[in-house]
Amino acid sequence: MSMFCYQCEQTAMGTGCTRSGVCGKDDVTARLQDVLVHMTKGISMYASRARELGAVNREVDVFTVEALFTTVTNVDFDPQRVAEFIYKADNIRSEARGLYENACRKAGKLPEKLSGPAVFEPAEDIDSLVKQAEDLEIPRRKEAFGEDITNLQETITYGLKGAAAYADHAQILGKEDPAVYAVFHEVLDFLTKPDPTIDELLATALKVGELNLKVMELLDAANTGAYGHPTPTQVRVTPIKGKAIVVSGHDLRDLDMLLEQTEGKGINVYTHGEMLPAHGYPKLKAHKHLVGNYGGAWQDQVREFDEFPGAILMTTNCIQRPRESYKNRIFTTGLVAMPGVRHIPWVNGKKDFSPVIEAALAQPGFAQDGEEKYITVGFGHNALISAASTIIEAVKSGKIRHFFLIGGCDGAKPGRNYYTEFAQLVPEDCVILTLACGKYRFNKLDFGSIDGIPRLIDIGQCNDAYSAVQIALALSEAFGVSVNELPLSLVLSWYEQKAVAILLTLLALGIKNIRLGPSLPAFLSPAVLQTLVEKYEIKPISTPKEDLKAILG
Ligand code: SF4
Ligand code: SF3
Repeated sequence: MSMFCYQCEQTAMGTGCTRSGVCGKDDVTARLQDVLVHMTKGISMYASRARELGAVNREVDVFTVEALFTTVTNVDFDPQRVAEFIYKADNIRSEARGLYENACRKAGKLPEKLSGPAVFEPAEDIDSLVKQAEDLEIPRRKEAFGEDITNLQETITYGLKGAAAYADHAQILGKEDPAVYAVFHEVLDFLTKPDPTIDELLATALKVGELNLKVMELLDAANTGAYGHPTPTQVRVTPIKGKAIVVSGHDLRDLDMLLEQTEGKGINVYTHGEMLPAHGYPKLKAHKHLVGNYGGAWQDQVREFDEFPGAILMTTNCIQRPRESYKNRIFTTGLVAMPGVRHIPWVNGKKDFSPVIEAALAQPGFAQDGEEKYITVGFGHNALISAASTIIEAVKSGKIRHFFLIGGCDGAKPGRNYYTEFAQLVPEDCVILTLACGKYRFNKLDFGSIDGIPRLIDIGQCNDAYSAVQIALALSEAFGVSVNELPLSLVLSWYEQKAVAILLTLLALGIKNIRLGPSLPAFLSPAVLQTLVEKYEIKPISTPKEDLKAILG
């Protein structure tokens, strides 16, 4: 047997990656990730029971979230590092078990005798771990438990992975909620139950959506608490002469630490990919050497990093296997890992970015300024809700007919041109809201404005879907109608598991009529898709023209 992974949109043939991943994940790493996810379930079997008896352990909670985040697409390509996580998971599981057994003793109860992931013994070397992973493979589970059950269990797992990524960012900035960790454990424990019903699985998928909303709220509080509320900000998208570091991913704290450590060093710092919205945060943009944004979406990085004359720091997904030409000047940090790429670890609550700085100083930097060009970012919920009266007036007077949230991830598939074409075809009396990295396909085009309100409004990173929800709720209150009755349509592109978490959140909020593309998830069985279509009227994208006609009439 070979690996099987179908957790992201670019999965091979739209069914599953076998042999190796389209993302570049190798067979060994894929199987080790299966073992790691299995181990997290074992940890949560104990942790969820301990919690029912009032016993919690933060180390267990944080590790569970980190382990899930590690297995998100384009985060960890290093089998050695995943194996280290597996052995750490073994220790953490012992801790969780001790916590549970102690709590039982205190409560005068006999501990339950748990099986499956609670007692799974990880083998001592990578080859044997890979062998062990065979029993956990999705095709095998489908044979044993049926397609629908396995697919729904995986949908839930992917939603949890996405929520874990956001929970980890929030935790790094000091925002945590024991009730959030409790749901992670409860859901992971649920995934070990034999014979779940389809209804139970669907209800749990929505529970993950609710969990993710809470997590995104925490992260919003973490980001705005640490760096202030984003305000509309012009961002230069062309280079400035001089030494350079480009920072990619979603982790604002990493960017903040790097900005502090590069202060006065004569290095310009650029954002890349999902780091672009960082320019809107008052405390981050206060650093004058945060000079602009470099490059396009993540899938263009190999060519663009190759051409970048400085050092590169990857704080989260999406990293691609680097070319040899820039392997010595690209660095990973946090949970990102790539064999042969230098990693900047946490040491005593700090990260030392000196190797990144040295690599940047050793590179030529940009020889000259590029032609000046700017885009605007920074329309978080605070900024938009303060402008609500102007926006509401423009809607009431008929100047704004409709809002389109074109949100989600980007990817390499040609079908993703849909989103650019859609944005270009949106009539002039309509406003486009953007979120996440899918916007890179069209965010440098000039969309103009309506009575001073820009026609393209960037709300932020994928986790700023929280801001989008807040804005939609504020509009629904102002107009006295439900969100589904607002002149607002969601046209979403998905790629990895954070998008799955957000989609589940939108469904849990009862949002209907979402258009989803570029293709539907391979892990949704026809029967489940049918339910989603009937209950939530989810629609696959067709052509921009047809979809716009169907929405606007
Ligand atoms: Fe394939 Fe996506 Fe899994 Fe990578 S993450 S192996 S591309 S399905
Ligand atoms: Fe993009 Fe990877 Fe999803 Fe935060 S950076 S959205 S794909």
